[in-house]
Amino acid sequence: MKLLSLLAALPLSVLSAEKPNIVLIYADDIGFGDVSINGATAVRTPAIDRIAKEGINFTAGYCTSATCTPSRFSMLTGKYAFRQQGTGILPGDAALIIDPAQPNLPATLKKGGYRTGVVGKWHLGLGPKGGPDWNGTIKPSPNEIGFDFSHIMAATGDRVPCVYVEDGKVVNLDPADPIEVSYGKPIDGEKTGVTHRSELTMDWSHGHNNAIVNGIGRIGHMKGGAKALWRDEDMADHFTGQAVRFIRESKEQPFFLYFALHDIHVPRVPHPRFVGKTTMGPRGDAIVQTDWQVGEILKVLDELKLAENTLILFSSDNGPVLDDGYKDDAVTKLGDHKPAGPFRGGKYSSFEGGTRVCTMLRWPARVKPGKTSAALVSQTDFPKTFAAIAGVEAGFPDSLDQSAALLGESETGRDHVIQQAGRLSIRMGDWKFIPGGKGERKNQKTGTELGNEAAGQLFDLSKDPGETKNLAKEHPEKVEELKKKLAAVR
Ligand code: NG6
Ligand code: CA
Repeated sequence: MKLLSLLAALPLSVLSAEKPNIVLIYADDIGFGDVSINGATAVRTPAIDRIAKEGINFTAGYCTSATCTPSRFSMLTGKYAFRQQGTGILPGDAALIIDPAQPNLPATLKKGGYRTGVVGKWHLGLGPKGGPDWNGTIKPSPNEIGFDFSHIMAATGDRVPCVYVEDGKVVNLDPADPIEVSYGKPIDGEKTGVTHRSELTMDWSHGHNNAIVNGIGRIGHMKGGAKALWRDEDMADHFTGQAVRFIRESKEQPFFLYFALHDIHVPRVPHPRFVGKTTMGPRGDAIVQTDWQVGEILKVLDELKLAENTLILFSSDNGPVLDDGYKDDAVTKLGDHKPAGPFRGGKYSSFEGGTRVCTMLRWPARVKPGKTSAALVSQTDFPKTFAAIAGVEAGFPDSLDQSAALLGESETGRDHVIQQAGRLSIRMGDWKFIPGGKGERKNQKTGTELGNEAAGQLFDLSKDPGETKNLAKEHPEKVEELKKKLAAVR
């Protein structure tokens, strides 16, 4: 008995003699309901499901924002994006928004002896004020904020420049064909999605009609860099190859891999071997491709006998969207599929669908398999929690050590989560409050219900997860309580 209580008092770091590897697979725009373990039947996701089955499936896991840049910012810095100006969706030529001097997750783990790597979608800006030098050395890049290795795209698949950047250099750049990027005026002589619309291989529905790269209209203009341009069809293979390479090269020491998938963001152009794998068109096929990528990571961990002491976490940066700017049949071929599962809204939305996302974690050495957890967990807590697991002292403005909840030892988790969309909402216990104010009810372009009403809305998620019944008038005292908490956090 005495020994047991002594053990319980020991910090986690002492108990896990060997620091676990940490692999964070971060999908883009995948909804809670887009995976089979959360109810999808029109698409199967055996690899993602395997993480949940051999670990924990969280039903109340939240990203901090209903769009990409702020979610990633909070997840890597442990600081709410709303506390810092300029953390909204960034153009592809934005400067790095994480100050190398501020505490962050990769630098913290590096300090703890980890080899750290990021592969995939970055979208947190690159270079100094004024933006990156595409034809020289791009600095600061992820390598200046604690990543030993980076192989990324600057922003998104639909934003120029459509090139990969490794450790601060554009991959395969021919100096005789320099890159020029403009998020303002078109570049002279360059074809655009407006002037040459009939040449496009995938038509746009809104925006996405500037530069044409690989037959697809993009946001922003670019010229040059022909040899460095990516082929969308090969992107999943490309990034997966780099992620696997990082794991193989890091196997002798604890490592942290942040594998930020491009899928299933637009443009959805899966490799031909995945085309037609679902009845849902490119969006469904991109989910199959996502699952394949996750499977490749599980496979290499098995092969290198690293699975046992690797903490692997799968999640997403925001909720689902169907038409995000290209005519890719996501709406017409949806059928009965429910991308956000039982939740209302999606990407851009204050409703649960905006920020309640797939969250599954496996760590065989430490976590009992086969659990479903309703604990409130937020990606904002990853820095402090992973630091605690790695045994590194670190402080972050908004990040809490939630290792008990994330490792399945407690069903409680946070007492509240903040959800950033058009405005800041709060969930506390089972209650959810979306403040009233000016704003769009529905995103006219994507069709998403945003939940941004003139009047405040209060929902009881235990009885009404779909947020259909506004209880604000019936429970003014709850509204006050949540308002107060939100103001205090703010
Ligand atoms: C929007 C884009 C959308 C997507 C989003 C960012 C238009 C009309 N829409 O501005 O397609 O790129 O930005 O998505 O340009 S995120 O997942 O990176 O936040
Ligand atoms: Ca996203």
